[in-house]
Amino acid sequence: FNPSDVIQLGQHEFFMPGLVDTHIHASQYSYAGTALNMPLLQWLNTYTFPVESQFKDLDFACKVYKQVVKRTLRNGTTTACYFATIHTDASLLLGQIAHDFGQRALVGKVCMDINNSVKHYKETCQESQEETYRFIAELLNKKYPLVKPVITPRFALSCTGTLLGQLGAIAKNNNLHIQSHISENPEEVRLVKQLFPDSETYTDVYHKYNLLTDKTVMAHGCYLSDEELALFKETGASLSHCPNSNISLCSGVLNVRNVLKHNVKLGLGTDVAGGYSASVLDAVRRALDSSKFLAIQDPDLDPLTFEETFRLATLGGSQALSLDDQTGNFEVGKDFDALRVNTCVAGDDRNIVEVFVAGRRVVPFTDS
Ligand code: XAN
Repeated sequence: FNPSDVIQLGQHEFFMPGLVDTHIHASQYSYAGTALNMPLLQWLNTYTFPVESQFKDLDFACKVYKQVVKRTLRNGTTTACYFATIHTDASLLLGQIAHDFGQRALVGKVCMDINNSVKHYKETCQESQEETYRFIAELLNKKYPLVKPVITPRFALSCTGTLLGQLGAIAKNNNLHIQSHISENPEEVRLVKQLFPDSETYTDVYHKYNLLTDKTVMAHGCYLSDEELALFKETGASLSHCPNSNISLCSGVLNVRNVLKHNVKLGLGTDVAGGYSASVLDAVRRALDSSKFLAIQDPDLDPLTFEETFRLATLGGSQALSLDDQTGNFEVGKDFDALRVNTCVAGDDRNIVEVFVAGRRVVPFTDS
């Protein structure tokens, strides 16, 4: 090195691996921190679907997507796994914005051919399949080095079996990532059993349609049985633990110890806007709180340690997204995704002085 190129860390400063958000709805950022007064299914019908339907408007989408990418980067999210909406062009725009700001991202155009409450916010099965093909082709064609498409059936209640099967086939034939939701809320689990009577469990529904692979991440999983967790392990599918959302929507509490005991890959998700914070540091805190809450109820349960939770927020997340060959820690050969932290101030994003993704400084933002 030329000595003038060497920058010394200041006192009270250190580098840590970048944070990985394994589950965030970019399209819900506009109402984060509001509208948490009802359980999941009513919340989707009342707030979420009406807002998401507005992303047909590309100006609105551009404004919200720029805000969420900038906010998450400032909070140290070097890798984000995003849900967009059903709109292909707006979803492509999210990919472009993540690329422009230098964030590593998986971007999913949401697929849903059932919506009995907000009827204009859904696709036909054929539209969903065709638009998914278009989304993948156009995003891959951009050749963004850090942004990839992810197949995104919203969840079993929003998709017919036919659509789930088509999406499983597209993912398999193109070796793509997959994301969805599973076993978040008791009412949801009950309705899935009703809608898919041929499947023994919620996990079996996704498995039947080839949606559980070693590139799959499923959000929540609060009510998965040991047998279902064993199927996650067998297929290599992972879970995204979203403690803020689990509490905010009164959905449930994930027993992380049990997930880890089953050797299922696990990362943390902010799940904006079911979760009210776009910060993975907040997810770390809520994960610790949730685990201590379970330990209060069952003294035989060991609460998570800080070290374990830090790992979930970094390496665990990269493993959950099958990106651990590129990011997650400072192992030689991986990209330099890092936060320069100064411990002198705050206890929030103000501690994050600089953010690097793949060796490029992306925070503070430059004007260009
Ligand atoms: N299931 C969901 N859960 C959640 O927390 N947010 C969502 O947008 C959603 N859709 C289905």
